[in-house]
Amino acid sequence: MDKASSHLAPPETPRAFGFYLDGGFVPAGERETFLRTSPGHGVPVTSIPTCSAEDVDTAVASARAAFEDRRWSGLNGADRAAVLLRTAEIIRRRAEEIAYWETLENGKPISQSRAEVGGCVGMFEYASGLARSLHGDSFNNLGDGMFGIVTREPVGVCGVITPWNFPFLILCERVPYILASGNTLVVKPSEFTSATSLILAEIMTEAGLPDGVFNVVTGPGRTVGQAMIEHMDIDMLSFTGSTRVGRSVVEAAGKSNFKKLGLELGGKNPQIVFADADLEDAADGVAFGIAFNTGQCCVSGSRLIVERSVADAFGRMVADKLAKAVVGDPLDEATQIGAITTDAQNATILGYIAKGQDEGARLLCGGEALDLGQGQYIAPTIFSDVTPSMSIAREEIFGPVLTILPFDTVEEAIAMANDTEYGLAASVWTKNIDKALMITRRVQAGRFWVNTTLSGGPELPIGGMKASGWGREAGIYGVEEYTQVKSVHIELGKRQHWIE
Ligand code: TXE
Repeated sequence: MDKASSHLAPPETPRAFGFYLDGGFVPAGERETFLRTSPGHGVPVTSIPTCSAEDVDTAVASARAAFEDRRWSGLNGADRAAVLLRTAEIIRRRAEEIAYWETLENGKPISQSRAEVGGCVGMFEYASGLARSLHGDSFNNLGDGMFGIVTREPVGVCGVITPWNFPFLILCERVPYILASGNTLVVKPSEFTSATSLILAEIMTEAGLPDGVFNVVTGPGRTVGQAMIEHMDIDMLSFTGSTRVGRSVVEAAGKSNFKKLGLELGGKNPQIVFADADLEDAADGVAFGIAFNTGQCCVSGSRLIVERSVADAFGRMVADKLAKAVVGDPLDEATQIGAITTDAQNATILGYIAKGQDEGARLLCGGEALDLGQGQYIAPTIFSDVTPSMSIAREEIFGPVLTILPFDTVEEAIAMANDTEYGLAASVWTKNIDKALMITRRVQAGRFWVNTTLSGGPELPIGGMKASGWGREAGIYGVEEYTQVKSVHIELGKRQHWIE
C-alpha cells in the first residue's frame, strides 16, 4: 500500500474486522458477518461482524462507565489535546492504508480518498486546540452580592451514526469535536463502509485514548442503528443520512429519553450562475459540484439555476467539461469519477434518469450506465428543459445528475433556489458583489459558497436549514453542540433572610 506502488489492486482475500469495544477488537465469533463487495471491482474486500442489540448495550455500558469515572472528561484540556494531536499524527502515518480501504468499500477515486484523509488530519489538529480553549462565561454585573458563572460540560455518552458516502470524513468532522469537551462515544458506521471507522478506533487507542471512550458497533441500520436511536442511555445522537431515517430518529428520541439530536440529512442544492460570472470558472465549479464523489454528496450542487441569456451556452460548457472527466477504476491515480457505492443507489440513480426522460426533460449528456468490465458506473448526466415541478428537480437523487432551470431576474433566482424542502448548501457565481451578497443573505442554506463550491475545512461549521437537519458539526460550533450549559449563581456575603 505504498503510494509509490502505482498499481493498486483489491486484496486477494477479504480483510476480516472485529467490532471495537473497550479499547480492543472483538472478533465476529458466532455472529453473522457481512461481506462487502468493492463497487468499483465487484470482488469481496472486507468482512464485518453483524452486531446485535445486546452488543449495542455492551458498547453503551462501556462508554457510560468511561464517562462516569471521568477517565476522559476529568483530564485537563491539554491532556485531551495531546491525544487528539497524536491521533492526527498516526492518521498521517497510516493515511495510505485508510485511503485504500475507503476507496475499496466506497468506490471513490484513490486520489480523492487521500485528500479526504489529509483533511481529517486537519480536523483532529484543529479540535485539539479547541479542547484547550473551550470555556464558559461569567457575569460580574449582578451586584456586589452575586456572581454568575456559565460553565460548559460534556453531554455524556454520544452516539454517532454515519452514512456510506464519506465514511472517514464525516466521522472525523464529528469525533474530535465530540471528544474535545470530554464526551464518550459509540459509533455505528454504514454497514457498507465500516473499515475506516474501525481503523480509527485502533489509531485512537494507540494515541492514548483511554479504553471505553470510543467504541464502534457494526451492522445494519434497521437493527443496530435502531437500537442506538431508541437507547435510554445515549445522551446525544448525531445522525447523518436520509431524511426518511432522520424522521424516525426524531420519533425514537421522543419515545425514549429525549436524547439531544444532531441531524445532517438530504439536500437539493442550488448552483446559481449569473451571466456576469467568470463562466469558465463557473462551468468547472458546476461540473465538480455535481460529479465529485459521483454526486453522492449531501451538498452536491444538483440544481443549476442559470440566467436565461447564457443558459444554453453554459449548459454546453458544463457538458464539455464533464466529457473530459476520467471515469474509471477507483484505485487508478488518474481516475476522477469512481463507482456508485451501493447497488440500491445505482438503481435509484438510473431510475431517476429514466423518470426525467419520461417527464419530458431533455438529456444534454450522459444518461446511462457505463460498462467498464467490472463494478458499477454511471456517466455524468445533465437534463435541460426541466420544470420546477419535475421529480428530478425536487427530489434528492444522490448521483451525478444535474438539472438546468433558467431564470430571468434576481428575485426569480432567489425564489427558485428556495423552492425546496431542503436548505443544506448553495453556491452563487457572479462578479457583482451586490448580487453575491444579496443572494447569500436570502437563500436558505447552512453552507454557502461564492464563486466556488464544496470547499470546507475544520474552522467552518457544517449543517443545514429546513428539512436538511438540526445543529452544526465542526469548528467551535461543533464542540459547543456536544456540551451542555450550566448556570452557577454564587451569593457573596451574608444572606438576607427570608424568615426572620
Ligand atoms: O441512507 P440511510 P441510505 C440519502 C440519499 C440516499 C438515501 C438512502 O438520498 O439515496 O439517503 O441512503 C443507518 N435507525 N443520503 O439508505 O438508510 C444506516 O445503517 C438507525 C443522504 O444509505 O439513512 C447508515 O449507517 N439508523 C446522506 C445511516 O443510517 C439507521 C448520506 C444512513 O443510512 C436506520 C447518505 C434506522 N432505522 C444517504 N436505518 C447525507 N446527508 O449525506 C438506517 N440507518
